[in-house]
Amino acid sequence: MSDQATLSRPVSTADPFSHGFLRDPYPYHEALREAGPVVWLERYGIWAMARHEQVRGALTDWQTYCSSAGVGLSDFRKEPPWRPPSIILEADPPLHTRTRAVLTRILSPAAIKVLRDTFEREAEKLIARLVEQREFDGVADLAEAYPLKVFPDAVGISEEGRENLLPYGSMVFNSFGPRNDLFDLAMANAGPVRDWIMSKCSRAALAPGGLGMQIFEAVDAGELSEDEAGMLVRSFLSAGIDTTVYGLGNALYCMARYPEQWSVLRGSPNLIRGAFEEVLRFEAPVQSFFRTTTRDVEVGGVRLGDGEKVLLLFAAANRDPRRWDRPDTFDVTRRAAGHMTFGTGIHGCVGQAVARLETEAILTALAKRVASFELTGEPERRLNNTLRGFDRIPLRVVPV
Ligand code: OVV
Repeated sequence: MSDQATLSRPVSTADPFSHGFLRDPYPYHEALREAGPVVWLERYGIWAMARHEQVRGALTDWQTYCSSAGVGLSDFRKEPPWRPPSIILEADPPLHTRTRAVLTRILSPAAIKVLRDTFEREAEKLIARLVEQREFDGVADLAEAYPLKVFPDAVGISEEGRENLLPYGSMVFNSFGPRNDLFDLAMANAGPVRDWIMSKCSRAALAPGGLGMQIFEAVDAGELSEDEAGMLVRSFLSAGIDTTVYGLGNALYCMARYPEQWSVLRGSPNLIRGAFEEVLRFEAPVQSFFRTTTRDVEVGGVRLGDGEKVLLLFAAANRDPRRWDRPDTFDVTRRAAGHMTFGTGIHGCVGQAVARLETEAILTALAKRVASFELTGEPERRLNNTLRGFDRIPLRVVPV
C-alpha cells in the first residue's frame, strides 16, 4: 500500500451499531457516502461502503469480497463463530453453488405458485379479523403473527415451540454486529432457543411435502449430505421470519406515515408490487451485511488490503442521490427495483419470492378493507445490529 493512499483514505469515527446510529441512520449514511467511495471506520478497524455503485460492485465480485469469513463483523478466520457457519450465507463457491442450487429450486416460481392460495387465504382471514377489531398493534398482531403462521406451516414444522423463532432470529441478526449490548441481550437465553431450532431441522421433525422435507429429498437425489440438509433447514428458520416481520412492519409504518401514498395504492392495486420494492428501498429491513477481501484491491483510488472486513450499507445505497431522484421521498409509483435490500449477485436473497408473496398478500387484503391508517401512539423502534424496524406500531384502521 502506498503512503499516498494511506494518507488519503477517508476516515470516520461513526459506530454503525450504536443506538444513535441505529435509531436514525440516515444522517450518518449521508456523511459516509459523501466521505468517499469507501471509508475507514476507526472504531472497528474495518471499511464501509455507502454508495450504490460500490455496494453493488462488491456484491457482484464474490472472488474479491468473500462470504466464507462470515458476513458479520467477526472474522471466522480469527475468532470462532457463535454457531456452525451457514453453508449457504457464509460460504463461497463451490460449496455455495451446490447448496444454492437446491434452495433456488425449492423456492422457484413454480414452487411459490403452490403456496399462493394458502398465503392469500391466511392474509384475508387475519386482515378481516383485525379490521373488525379496528385497533391493534401492527407488529405483534400483524407483522409478526402472519409470517409466524404461514412460513413455518410452509416449511412443515410443528406448532409447538414457535415462540422460539423470533428470539432465534434476534440472535442471528444481532450476531452480525459487534458484541455490544444488543448482542448480549439477544444471547441471554441462547442455549434453549438454539436447541429447539436444531431439533426442528431433522428429517423426523418435518412434515411431508413441506419446504423442509424437500431439502431432505435432495439428499436422496445425492445433492446433499443428511447433515447439510439439516443446516439448510436451519437457514430457512434463520432467514425466513425476522426479515419479513421487519419488512411488513416497515410497510405498515410507511402507509400510516404517508397516508396519501396509501390512497394512491388503494386506487391502483397494480402498484402493490412496486410499493413493496419502495418500502424495501426506503426503510430497508436488512440494513447491511459484511464481506471480507481476498486480495489487495483498489476502490475509487483507495487501497484495501487482503483479509479486511468491509461493511456494505445497503440502506445507504438505497438513498444514494447518485442513483435515485428524491431518494428521501417515499413514492410508491417510483421504479424502486435496483435497491440493495435483497443484495445482488450470487448471494442475492434466494427467498425473495416468499417475502414478496407475503407482503403482497397482506397489502392486497388491506387495500380491499382499509381506507386509511391512524397511529394511536408513537411507534416504538426495536433496535437490532442488522435489522431496522419496530417493536410496536399502535394502529387504528378506518374501514372502507
Ligand atoms: C440471509 C440469511 C440471514 C440469516 C441467516 C442465514 C441467511 C442462514 O443461512 O443461516
